[in-house]
Amino acid sequence: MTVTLRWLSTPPEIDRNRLDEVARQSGLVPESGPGTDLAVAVTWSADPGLAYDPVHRRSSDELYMLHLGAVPGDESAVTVTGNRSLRWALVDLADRLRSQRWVPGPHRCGPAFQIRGVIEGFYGPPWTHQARLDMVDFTARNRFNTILYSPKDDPFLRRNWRTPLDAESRGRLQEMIERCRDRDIGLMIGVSPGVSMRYSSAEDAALLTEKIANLVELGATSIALLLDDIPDRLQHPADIDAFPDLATAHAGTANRVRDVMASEIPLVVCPTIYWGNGDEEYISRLGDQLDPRIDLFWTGRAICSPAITATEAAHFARAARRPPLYWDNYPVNDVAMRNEMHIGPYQNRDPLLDRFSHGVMANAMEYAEASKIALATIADYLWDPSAYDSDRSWQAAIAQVAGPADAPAMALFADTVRASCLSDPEPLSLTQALQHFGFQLEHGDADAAGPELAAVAAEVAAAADHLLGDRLENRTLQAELAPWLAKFKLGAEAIDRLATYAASSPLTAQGQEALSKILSRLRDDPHRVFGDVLEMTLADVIT
Ligand code: LTM
Repeated sequence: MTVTLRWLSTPPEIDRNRLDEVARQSGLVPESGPGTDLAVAVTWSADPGLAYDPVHRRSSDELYMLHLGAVPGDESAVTVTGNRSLRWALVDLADRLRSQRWVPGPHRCGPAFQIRGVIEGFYGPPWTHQARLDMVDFTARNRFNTILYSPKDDPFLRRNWRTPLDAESRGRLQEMIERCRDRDIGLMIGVSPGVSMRYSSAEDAALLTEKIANLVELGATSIALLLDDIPDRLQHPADIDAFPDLATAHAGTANRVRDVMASEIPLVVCPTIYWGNGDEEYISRLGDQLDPRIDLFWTGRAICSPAITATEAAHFARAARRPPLYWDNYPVNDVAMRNEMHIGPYQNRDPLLDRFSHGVMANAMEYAEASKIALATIADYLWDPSAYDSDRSWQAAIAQVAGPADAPAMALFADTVRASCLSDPEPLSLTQALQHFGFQLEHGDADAAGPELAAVAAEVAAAADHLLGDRLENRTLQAELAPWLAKFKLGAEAIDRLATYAASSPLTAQGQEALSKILSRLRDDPHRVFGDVLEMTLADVIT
């Protein structure tokens, strides 16, 4: 969609070139050309009433007013209170145009969740520098407001946390910080000293505060002290002598960091017990002793939580003395989840969670481009959880990331790679097709069963060929999905074989052999595609 944008008036507070630039970054193109006409008057307001969110009882620089004209070409007015509210207002206009949800009249707008973030915090090869910069653009385009930089395999942040960053790492971070600043995104940087830190050592304490001071000086807008995935008991003899327990050592370390850091830089701690009921002894003791200005990360009832409820958040808040800041382990697919591809929509998060938590930050996959599909749905939920429609958001996310021309094939593929902590693995459309095949053979029109299933196989094969072909718009996405796409293509072959051989009863020796062969090829490939339904159906037919 092209938008021909006309500024009817612009405020003196915003440089006109900058306004054009933000419009471009937001998906609006302020240049003449064919397309939808949009006429906008922008006003900058100092009214504290506009910057106050009465539902969440907080002031925010993310709120704005839209007065939409009868049609996009008529005069519309945008009233903003700052740079971020301006950016979100322009993204909002672009989205309303794209999704044809143009409702004339006044709209008071702003996000439900205060912190809306993306985490690079997985085990495995960290993102490339370019992927990181692209991710900053993506987060701004989708109204996230924070990125946490904390790949587990960045040596300077975890294994060798005592060593200062080398020139190359500093240079890359610097560039990312500048990109975040330009896109009005906060950059949180995580330090994970817990693998080796002696909490009672003055030397280690000084090294940690120095490391953090350097990151703040570089431009980090907030800091995370990450104490996850370390032993849940004190290890060093000096620490065992100095502290009654791990929580006391952690609270002391975090409070000291809080005290020396500039007060405008927020600090978040990821506790060692970061999932569960929320009232674990470690959490209560940590919450009792931790400076109230420090936020706590929490992943929910499990490391990768199938659901998150407001009741659980309230339970955590009572014990920890502060609402949780969710570190949501979706769409991450590291460690035991390596063979899953998490491009399904965000699901099973309470629509009232914004009232009981400080925010949600989503831990992404090592596949940055593919992560964007799930992340775009997460962004929709975080902006307005009560209106969130996972299916609608998912279709829009697929179109955004894959491009509209490739979206139908990508949607068919995405249906077959649902397996994750959030979703049942079975593909909806193929499961229905296989059930119908079985029904036709047993109780319906047996002659039609084979041709009908062959048509499904042809549809899957066409989607696979399209997605594996060289005309795909998003080639980075294609490269990341390649092993799963190869299995998708193999599946098309398997469905076709089923259609050919399983329709004849009893199964011929040739059919038995063909189906056995394709089943073992499917089983040999560990990538999770088609849930269990395809292999189970093949196994059923063969035995
Ligand atoms: O979840 C947390 C707080 N820490 C780690 C993550 O770094 C990792 O990516 C996820 C998923 O495996 N699990 C963790 O425990």
